[in-house]
Amino acid sequence: MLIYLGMRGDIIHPGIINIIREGARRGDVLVGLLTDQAIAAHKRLPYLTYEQRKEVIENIKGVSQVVPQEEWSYVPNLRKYKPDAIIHGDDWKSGPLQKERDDVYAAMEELGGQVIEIPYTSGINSSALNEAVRSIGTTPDIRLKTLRRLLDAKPLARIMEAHSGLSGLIIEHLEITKPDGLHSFDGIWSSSLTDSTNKGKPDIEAVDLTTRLQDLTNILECTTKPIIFDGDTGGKSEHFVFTVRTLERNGVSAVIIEDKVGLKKNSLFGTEVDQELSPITDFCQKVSAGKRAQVTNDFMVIARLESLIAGFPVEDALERARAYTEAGADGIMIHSKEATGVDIKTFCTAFRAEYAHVPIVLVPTTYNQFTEKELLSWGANIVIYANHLLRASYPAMMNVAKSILENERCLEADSLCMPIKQILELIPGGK
Ligand code: SPV
Ligand code: MG
Repeated sequence: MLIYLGMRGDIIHPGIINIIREGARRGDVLVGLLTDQAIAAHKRLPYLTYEQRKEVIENIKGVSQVVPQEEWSYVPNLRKYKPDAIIHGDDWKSGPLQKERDDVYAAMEELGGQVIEIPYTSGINSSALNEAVRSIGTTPDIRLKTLRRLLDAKPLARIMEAHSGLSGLIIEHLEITKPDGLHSFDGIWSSSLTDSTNKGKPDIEAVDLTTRLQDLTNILECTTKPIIFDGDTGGKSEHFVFTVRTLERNGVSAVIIEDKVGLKKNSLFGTEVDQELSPITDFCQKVSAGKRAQVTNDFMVIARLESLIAGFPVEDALERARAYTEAGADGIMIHSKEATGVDIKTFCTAFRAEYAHVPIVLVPTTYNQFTEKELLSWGANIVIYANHLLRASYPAMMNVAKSILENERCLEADSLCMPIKQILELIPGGK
């Protein structure tokens, strides 16, 4: 008798061992191990890679074979392997897995098999276990690899700007439940605009790498998610190679450099300011130098196209995108301040037709009416919300400061602030 058991296999606890034992008593246990792709569509990427999880599960007593389960739903594998039974903990009778359960019952009836439900092992708090896995933290090596893992596992990675440990914590921990599963941010954008603004400086590469890394260290210390670093123009090639090494050593997954020369100004000024583009060959040389400098295979150098920002047509951006890709760029970021999104959509469609797999990064600050699903349908793989947490904090601080000035006391400001008790308890370990 063949018994199917679908699982994630990231945390092994006595409840799982019990189900395997119950399965093995009845027959051969075929484990359908959920792939990163299957999990990432609904939950956070597991701590261990598929291969690591497979190695663990294969070595558990009672497991006969491990096969990939490539969908969140058990049904495609039930159809494929036609087991005599599927075994599952009875905790899926209520909660988010109810629909999966209904589908499994229907499929097994059709296949003439059985559904075996094993009483949930009490005393095991899986959310506490999940929390514990998070508190393990990460290493630079693991964090660095996570962006490529995410790009393999998810059609669109959702990246949010952080400029401090505190904003990093929001990105690390915020989760909301929607009908299609848990939603959270996949990674962190280290923005030159918000890093500079937060220091009271303009976004003109005046904040040097060493200073930006000091702030990034605060984010690294309290988060585990992958980081994409805004490398501005990358400076001179001879300097950029050191930037790549430094970022890589710190566990940053990718650097994005833009093809501008001269005094860099923020792209969202568009043609209000001088935005001079780099000669194509010079920028290709910088991208290649960066790629040669990296030590791991995992670090990514992403080329950012400023053609549309500087007032050039989509065709110019495409010509550059081709050249930068051939020079070794691991992805392309196309930027625009045009609110219609037409230029971006045109670029994405044309580039995707030529390069099926080169990741496209979008920063929809001005064309913000488009949802992630729409950006994905244009061909985007990474969406960056580049400045929102800093922009949100400034008006909040301003209102409180004004209230205190107006009232000459802080009573009225209190309702605009988080309660003292909450801030004391926000970061565990303070007591
Ligand atoms: C940044 O966040 O610093 C960026 C994106 O480079 S933008 O500000 O839109 O140019
Ligand atoms: Mg920037």
